[in-house]
Amino acid sequence: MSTSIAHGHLADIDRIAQVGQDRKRGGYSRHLWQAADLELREWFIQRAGDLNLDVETDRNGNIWAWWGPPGEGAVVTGSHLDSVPGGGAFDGPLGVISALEAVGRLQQAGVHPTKPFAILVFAEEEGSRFGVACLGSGLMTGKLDPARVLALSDADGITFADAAKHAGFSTSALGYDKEALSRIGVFIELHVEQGRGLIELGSPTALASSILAHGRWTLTFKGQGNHAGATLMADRDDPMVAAARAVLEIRDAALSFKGARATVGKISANPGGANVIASSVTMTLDARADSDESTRALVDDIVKRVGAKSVTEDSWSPEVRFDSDIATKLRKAIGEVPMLPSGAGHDAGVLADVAPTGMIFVRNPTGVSHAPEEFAELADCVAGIDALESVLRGLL
Ligand code: HGY
Ligand code: MN
Ligand code: MN
Repeated sequence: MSTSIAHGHLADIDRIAQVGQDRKRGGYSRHLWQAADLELREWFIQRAGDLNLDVETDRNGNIWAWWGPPGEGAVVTGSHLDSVPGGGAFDGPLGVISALEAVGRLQQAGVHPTKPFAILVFAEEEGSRFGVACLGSGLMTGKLDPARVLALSDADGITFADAAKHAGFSTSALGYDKEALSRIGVFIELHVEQGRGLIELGSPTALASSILAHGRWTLTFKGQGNHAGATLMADRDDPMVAAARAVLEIRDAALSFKGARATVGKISANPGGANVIASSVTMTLDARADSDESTRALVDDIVKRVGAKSVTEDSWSPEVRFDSDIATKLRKAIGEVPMLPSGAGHDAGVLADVAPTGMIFVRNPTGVSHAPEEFAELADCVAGIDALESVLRGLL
């Protein structure tokens, strides 16, 4: 069946290619309720409208596009449109675009859903603006406390509450959404693969078997702010030195836990002057491993090793094992494709313990993600849409 293609890409990837380009970092920076996110929301709403889907934004900022009347036990597919800073073009949007393409094909083929169906676009999956991953799905499922979320602030000190107000979004009912959850009979997320698994397996698509346990922490190192020139080396209490040692200790700790990963993605000195010894340094820690216990043990080991003044947990996503019945159903629809563990977190992982959930991965020939080099060949994108279309046919 036809797929809309332009300039050798999926037409929609092409259509949104200018939105949120980050000239400084490269790639894309598309964060909740900032201009690029608002523009992508508009694009999705318009695109869903072209397919005569009825669109509504729920109490947590997630967008639902219904094919027919909303109802309980719906077949739901989708992903997210936001990105990491300087992220790739496919992480998130590929799942949303593939859902739109699959619906377009089913409509062209004269299919009429026998049960409620929706495309779902989650808010702030990356947590890039407010620091907490899977914000929209976490609020919907009650895993995130709305009071805590309202008080979260971005790098400019703007709170979630103020950002929402500025975007004209009411947060009066933010939080657990029983009605929305009751509507999800099954959730399928298609996503670009974020590693080399499918390159090594030589397959354009795969199903997800699991997601690593993962979390985010902020570590703070304190010292004595002072003059870079007037302070002898022997008289310094420089937190930047402690932070530098900590980065190496974090790497060594992760190497000592089989299959674990630990990353310091952001580090900032306060006050941050070239001729100033910092008074404090904060860094983010992203730690992941194949079970909740080993991730917690890894972080305990890191905390012991680095001697930070303070350690705060910002985000926690337990290990996910996807529903094997759904995987069997997906395999029946798309054939014997490999099963892949995911090192990356997803909204599907947040939903996995509240609704039958599955994921379809599409090969990324660079094996790179969360960077401008993230890519998916057109033929593999079409294979992903073929797979999603077959799955939806079987479920609808
Ligand atoms: O960080 C992750 O694993 C996902 O991309 N949000
Ligand atoms: Mn991501
Ligand atoms: Mn993603």
